[in-house]
Amino acid sequence: MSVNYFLTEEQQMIVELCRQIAEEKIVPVRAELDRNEEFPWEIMKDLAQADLFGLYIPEEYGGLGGGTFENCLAVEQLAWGCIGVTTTFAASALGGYPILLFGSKEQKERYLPDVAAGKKLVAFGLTEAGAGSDAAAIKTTAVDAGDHWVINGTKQWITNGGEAEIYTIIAMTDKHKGARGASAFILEKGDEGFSFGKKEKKMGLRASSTRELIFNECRIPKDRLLGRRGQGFIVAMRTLDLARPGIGAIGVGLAQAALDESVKYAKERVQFGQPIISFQAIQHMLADMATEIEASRALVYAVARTIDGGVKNFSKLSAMSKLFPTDVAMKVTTDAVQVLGGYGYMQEYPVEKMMRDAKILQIYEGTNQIQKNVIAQALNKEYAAK
Ligand code: COS
Repeated sequence: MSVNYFLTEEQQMIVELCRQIAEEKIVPVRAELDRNEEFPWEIMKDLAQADLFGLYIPEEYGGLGGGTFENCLAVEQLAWGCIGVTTTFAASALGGYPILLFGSKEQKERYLPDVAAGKKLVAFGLTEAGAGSDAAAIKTTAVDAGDHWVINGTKQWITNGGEAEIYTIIAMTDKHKGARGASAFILEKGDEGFSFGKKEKKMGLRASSTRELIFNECRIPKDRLLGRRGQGFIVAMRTLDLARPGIGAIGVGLAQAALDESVKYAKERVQFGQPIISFQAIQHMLADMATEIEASRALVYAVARTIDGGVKNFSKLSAMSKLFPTDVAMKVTTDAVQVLGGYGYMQEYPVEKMMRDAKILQIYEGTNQIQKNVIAQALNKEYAAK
């Protein structure tokens, strides 16, 4: 029996729909997508047809008006199928959040309906070669040239790079001001001076596309500034705060898939004359996996609901909801390979891919070490205030 999270009828429908897509559309092709490093356009079309790209977008802009919780429910189920595919979907929300959070009415009206309809994918561009964890160290510049902006620089490891039509990026408008000198912009594929680097080759997450964004004297209209000049670092941080529970949910879905494979195998595999699930060494591994997954799910759901409840400062909770489930996903997928033994290491079984894929969860959208920094910094502030 599972924990009862008292989902509404609508939320239950999201879970069932995404599970069905995972089982019918994702699982049958995931090994091939991984092998060929193929972008999952067909599945993106299925998700668009199911209106899932509009899950987090308000109804007035063509979305379903859901919150962080609905988004987490969806990506958890999709991730049960493949986190490469799910990252493609989730990165579009990551790229869309800055517009949702900081866009003017005109910008929202211009971009969000196409995003909600799944006609256009979005990508978020913060990271650079010299600015990963140290996000304020970005070197890309945006110069006010009177009636337009001129952008120069290179963004690195951008999910959906080259595939997306819309890009929300962070660039320095006032370098000497540090983090307060960054601003956010909306870029469109086809903007003059905007091109893409080659597709990166990755350990896992190979269905997801990762490229550089290259800005060479890139000219964009004045109205592409997102939020106020100097607000870019806050745009990035608030975007990440909102997106991180979704990464935790992806961890939950992936870990659940690895547990399901482990139990199934342990019941079938006979050694020493009995199914290996009868051995305590295996039982205890499975018990730990199941318990840690349930704890992760409970944390993600509770944080997502807290965010949707309207709290203001949720950086700490958001970091926790990314940190714990993604560490669990790494451990559970590694243990799944162990339960399956030699077969687990072979490509005929899905757990080797799951283990390769899991590693990125501890790295992207802020390494898990950065999540601990965010949590510790919040604790420091909270206790100082008491
Ligand atoms: N929400 C709102 N404001 C925030 C914020 C948040 N979550 N986090 C920081 N800020 C504000 C701070 O209050 C500070 O404002 P003031 O200048 O007015 O004091 C400003 O932003 C700078 O904050 P801070 O000094 O803490 O910035 P740091 O350079 O030390 O960096 C970390 C903070 C490490 C948390 C940040 O760089 C980070 O999140 N790095 C990881 C980036 C990441 O996740 N990359 C993944 C790739 S993008 S998918």
